[in-house]
Amino acid sequence: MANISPSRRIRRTMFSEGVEAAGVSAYTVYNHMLLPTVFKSVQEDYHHLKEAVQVWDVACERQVELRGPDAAKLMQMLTPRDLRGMLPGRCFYVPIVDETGGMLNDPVAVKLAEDRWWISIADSDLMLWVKGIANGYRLDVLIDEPDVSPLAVQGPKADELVARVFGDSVRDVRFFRFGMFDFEGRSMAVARSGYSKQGGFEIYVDGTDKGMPLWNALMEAGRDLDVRAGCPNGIERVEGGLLSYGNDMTDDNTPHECGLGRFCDTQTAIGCIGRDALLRVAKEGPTKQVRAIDIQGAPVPGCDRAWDIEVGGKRVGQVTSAAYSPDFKTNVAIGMVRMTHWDDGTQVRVHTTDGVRDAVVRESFWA
Ligand code: THG
Repeated sequence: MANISPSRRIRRTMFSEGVEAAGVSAYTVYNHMLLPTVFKSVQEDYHHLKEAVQVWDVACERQVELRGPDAAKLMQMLTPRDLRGMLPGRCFYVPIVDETGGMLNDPVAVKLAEDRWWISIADSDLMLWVKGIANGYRLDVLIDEPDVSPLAVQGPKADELVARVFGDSVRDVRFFRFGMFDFEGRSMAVARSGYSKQGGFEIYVDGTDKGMPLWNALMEAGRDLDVRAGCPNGIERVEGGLLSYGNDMTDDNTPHECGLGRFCDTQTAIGCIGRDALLRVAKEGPTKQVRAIDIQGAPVPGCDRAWDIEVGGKRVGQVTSAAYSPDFKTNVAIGMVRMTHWDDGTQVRVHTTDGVRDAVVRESFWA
């Protein structure tokens, strides 16, 4: 593939200097911002992530901040997940839907206070929708994208590393909660979360000036832990069944099709803009849904377009992410499969860019 020409539209991050010094070898663009995808190789990065600890520049997980008396009301308008029981200090994975129940984003909502929220967005221009809703409904809330950039620390040694920099009490932060911790006199939200199944934290770095100092402090403190710069890993996240907005789902899909029904409380999410549409589809249930797909044979090529899933000449779905897994010794994939073929063990054929492969639909993911 040819290179992408850098320009101001493809925003650098407050950690780009560190990423470059660490020898990044490939990027993607996410929320109009650089997101590293490879350092040594996807496979080497994968093994290291599962064995040690990595520091990830995930600044591209931009924050849409809601601030003001109507912040909580607006947040509930955006999602079918019931937010009434959500206390400050909690993070919720929330489907965001439009008036048809179509997925607009699948962010992590961070509740800082009743009147202050961050929506840590996946790759779509969600702020435009949020501003449109707030203005259309004349809500008393300010919306912007603050200078806050997540830095993830992921891997089995993440607890040890983050404790060395923020103190031992960070170990007590529970999954999808955050606490405020000091770094060089700056208070930062540190959450136990991240886009891997290896465990770890995300530090929401508020203000550009502390970005590289924190990056360097983590690299320094983790020398004997073999800390390295890393990034969301295309193999590990498919093994773990972590969905990627724009790849595994789009605004054509409902949360139920995406397997995100467990994050919907459509009956009680009063005020959610997509509620009526979702109540209608939830009654019947989806006719296609996200599944794990085990693609047989040699390592598949990169999945940069949807691959048809076919049985007896009929299209029954599509694969949207795929990678060879060294640990599972097969090609792991994520796809959307029609009801007639979504049962565990169903044999299908996948039309990869390289040719047709036998594959098996799986009910659950590998990790
Ligand atoms: N962290 C933060 N912001 C993000 C992401 C993140 N924004 C973009 C993108 N990732 C949003 N998508 C996801 C997808 C999955 C998860 C988080 C964000 C995730 N899911 C867990 C799972 O499915 O096992 C846990 C969900 C739960 O139980 O609540 O972590 O990674 N800040």
